[in-house]
Amino acid sequence: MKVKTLGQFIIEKQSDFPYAKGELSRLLRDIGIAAKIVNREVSKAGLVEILGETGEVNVQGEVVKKLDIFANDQFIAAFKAGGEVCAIASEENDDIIPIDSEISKNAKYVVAIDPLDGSSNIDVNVSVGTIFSIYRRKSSSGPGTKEDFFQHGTDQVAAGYIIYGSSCMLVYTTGKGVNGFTLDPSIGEFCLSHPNMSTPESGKVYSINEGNYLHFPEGIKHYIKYCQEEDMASNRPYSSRYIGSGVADIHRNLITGGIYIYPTTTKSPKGKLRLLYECNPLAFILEQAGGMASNGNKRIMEIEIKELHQRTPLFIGSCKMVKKSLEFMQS
Ligand code: P6P
Repeated sequence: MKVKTLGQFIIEKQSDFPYAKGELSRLLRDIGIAAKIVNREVSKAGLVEILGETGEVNVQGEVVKKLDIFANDQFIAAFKAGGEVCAIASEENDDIIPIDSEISKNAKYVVAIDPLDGSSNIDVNVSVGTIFSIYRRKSSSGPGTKEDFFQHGTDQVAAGYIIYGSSCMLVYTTGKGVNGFTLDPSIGEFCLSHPNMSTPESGKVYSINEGNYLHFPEGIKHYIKYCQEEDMASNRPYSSRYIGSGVADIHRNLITGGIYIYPTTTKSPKGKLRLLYECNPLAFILEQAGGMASNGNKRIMEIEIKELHQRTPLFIGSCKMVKKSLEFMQS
C-alpha cells in the first residue's frame, strides 16, 4: 500500500478549509514532531534515569512523574517554536501559558493539552497518551487570555490524541472525520494507517473502575449489572476492560466498539476527568467517528466551561451503549 505521511495528508486536506493559509496545518505538524520526541523518551523510560517521581505535586494534587514534565515541556516548546499559538492551557500548569513572541504575534489558535494522561502507568509499561484540543482565539491580538479557553467543545477547530503503546499512533479530527496515523520508526514518519475511523454503534466492552462500585450513582450500579447479565440477543455479558489509562481504553473501544465511563464517586464528586483537555477533545473525536459523549445528562461538548481544570463525569463510546447507560442514569 502506498505510504501517505501525516505531512502529505495534512497538505492534501488543507483544501477542506478554503480560507486556510496553512496555520492549522503547521500546528498539526508541530504536534506530530513533539509526539515523536515524547515517544522516543517514553519508549526508553525503563532504561533512562527519568523514571520515578520528581516528588513534586501538580495542580491536580497528583505526584508528578518526570516524563509528565518532559512531555509538557516538549509540546510547549513545539507550540512556541511554531508561532501558530497565542496561549496554552495544560493539565500540568495551574494557569494558562500566554505566548507573547514576535513569531506568534499573528497566532490565531489556542491549544489545551493533557501532555501525558495516565502517567502513573509509565513505570509499569502500560500505554499512556497525550490529548490535545485546538480553538480559534476569541481575543483580538497579543498573548492569549483565559477567556480564549472558555468556549464550548462544539467550537473546537481540531482535537486529537497520541497513544504511546505497542505502537505510537496519532488520531485526530478537524471536524471532517477521524484519521489515525501510526509512527514508522524506520522512517520517523506518522503514516496513515486508519483512514476515516468509525466506531461500531455497539460493542461488547465496558470500561469502568469497579473498585468504586459502592460509591457509584444507582443508575451506574444498575448499568453494570445490565452489562453482566446473560442475554445472547444483545451480546451480553460484555467484557470488562479497564487499563487505568483513559486514552488506551477509549482508543481500544473506538476501534472495537465499547463504552468508557468515569462517573461521579465520593473521591471525585464532580467526576475525575477534565472537561477542557480530556473530555471535550475525546468527545469531538468520538462524535466524528459516529459515537457519543455525555456527562450523564447532556452532551459533553455543550457543557459550559467556567474554569480551566473543571471536572466532569464522562460516558463515551458506541452510541447505543452510551444511550443505554443514560437510560439507567435517568430512570
Ligand atoms: P482511576 C488517568 O489518571 C485518568 O485520568 C484516566 O486516563 C484513567 O482512565 C483514569 O484517570 C483512571 O482513574 O481512579 O480509575 O485510577
